[in-house]
Amino acid sequence: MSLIQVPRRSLSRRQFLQISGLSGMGLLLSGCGTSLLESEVGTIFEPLNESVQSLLLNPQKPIPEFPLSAIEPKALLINTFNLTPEINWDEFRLTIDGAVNNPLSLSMAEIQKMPLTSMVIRHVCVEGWAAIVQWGGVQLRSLVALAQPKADARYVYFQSADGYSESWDIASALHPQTLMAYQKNGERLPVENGAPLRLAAPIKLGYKQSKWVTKITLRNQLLDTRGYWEDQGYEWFGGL
Ligand SMILES: Nc1nc2c(c(=O)[nH]1)N[C@H]1C(S)=C(S)[C@@H](COP(=O)(O)O)O[C@H]1N2
Ligand SMILES: [Mo]
Repeated sequence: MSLIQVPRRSLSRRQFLQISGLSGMGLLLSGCGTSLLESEVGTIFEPLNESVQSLLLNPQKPIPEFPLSAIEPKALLINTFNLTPEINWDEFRLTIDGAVNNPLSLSMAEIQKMPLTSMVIRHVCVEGWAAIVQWGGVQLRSLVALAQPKADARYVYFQSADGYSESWDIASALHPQTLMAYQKNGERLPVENGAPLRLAAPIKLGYKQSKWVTKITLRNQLLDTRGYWEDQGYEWFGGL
């Protein structure tokens, strides 16, 4: 437990604008901060409210978090429906492709060089249990920004090494507390919980939070396949 002193850090607005290639627009927005211009910009952005660019520029409101003292170290039950894949951290690569201008393949070393975000949130499984957990990892929005999403990207698909799959709406994927986590309760993410990389977010039910994610694909529409449980009748949005 003593290892959990992870500072909460995330990309500054400026860093985001730099990596997402939107710095020109950032200068425009921050350089002329009169209320008149802001309201004009607001109007221009209004019809595109769900667009990737708008979501990257205007992070959604964070969900309140719990103090470290609220963590329930034994409450997170392992819920795995297939064989647990053993992935070598040094050989692992995360692919980001689809509706992006800059497809990526990143090693864990590269991912861990990006700013670390830590959060203490409640994980809720539809099977009737919940657990307060600390997750540490990289914001999915910073990975998506690096891949330079195309303007028409609206959904994000996650492929896992155990054959599990998921799809999310772009707004939820770009929420500031949607992480690709590689730490749990202050320790390196255990293999049963999805190492090296899993989804973690306070805005979606447990089954949306894919473990052992190897590939993230942006799409402009949903496919017939929406996810492991969704294809068996579970609700797709899975919001909390
Ligand atoms: N790849 C993969 N991800 C998965 C699952 C799975 O079986 N495979 N189970 C889901 C369900 S239903 C839940 S509640 C959480 C459980 O996470 P945990 O095993 O780390 O507690 O993982 C989700 N992500
Ligand atoms: Mo679950």
